[in-house]
Amino acid sequence: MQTVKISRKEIERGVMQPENLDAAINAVREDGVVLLPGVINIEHIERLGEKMLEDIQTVEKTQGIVNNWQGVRPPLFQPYLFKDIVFNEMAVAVSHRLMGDGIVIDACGANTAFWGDTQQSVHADTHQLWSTLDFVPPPHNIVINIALVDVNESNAATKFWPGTHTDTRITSGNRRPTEEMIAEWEAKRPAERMCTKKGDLVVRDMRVWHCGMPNHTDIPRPMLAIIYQSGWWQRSGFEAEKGSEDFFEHPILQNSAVFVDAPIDYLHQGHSRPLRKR
Ligand SMILES: O=C(O)CCC(=O)C(=O)O
Ligand SMILES: [Fe+2]
Repeated sequence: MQTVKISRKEIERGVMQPENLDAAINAVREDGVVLLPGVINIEHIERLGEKMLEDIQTVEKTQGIVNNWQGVRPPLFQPYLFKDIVFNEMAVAVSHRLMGDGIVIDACGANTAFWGDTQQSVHADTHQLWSTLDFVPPPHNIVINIALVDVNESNAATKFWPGTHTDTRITSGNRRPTEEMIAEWEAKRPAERMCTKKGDLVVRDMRVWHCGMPNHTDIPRPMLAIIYQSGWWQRSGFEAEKGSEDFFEHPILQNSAVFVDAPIDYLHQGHSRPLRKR
């Protein structure tokens, strides 16, 4: 995974040096993925991580696990809302450069790898929009993945195939590549794993093929999946608690949050789509 190191000064100012921004953009264009290490305050990750591990236990006890990959929703209310997580300025800058003006934060969910030895089927989270172009169009959906625990191959580091965001065979009707397609990519660009430390952030073009992996430890692995997308793309929306409206205001990103009465009913599995009709 290409890594772009950001200095303490850039993190404090919330502004990337032009050469680092270029390097991150080039990595996403080439591989569909870039790792920005240590750009989030670890105390924030630990506070949210502790809460989410508690919540995951509650959901597991009261509702059971329905799907090993779909996360237990994060608590979108204070004191768990952190700007350097939801609107990390490095992730915003990269997404803005790649997708242009009018981008929207359209999901603020999570993937939890609970435990066990199943592997998720290989898929892309979104399809190609223009499969007949002879160049690779920019992404229309980007996911910001932030794991709340250190992640390695034993606790479900996501597997991904770099470069597959350029493959035009993924259509809206079928986001799962065949075994032959996977073998073809494996021969030219073998899969890698998203191994990260607390405080790291991964920007991923959602056309990249990937899959959830087994978690061989007995500690679940919560990983935030925050989606930034083009303003013209269809919106799903996400629930946040009334009172947090100001937090979700951002000069570059619009939001599709649906603010619901406190206390928010969020202890559910599933991505962050609204539970009720708007
Ligand atoms: O949990 C993971 O590592 C990946 C899950 C995933 O890709 C998904 O549910 O779409
Ligand atoms: Fe996925």
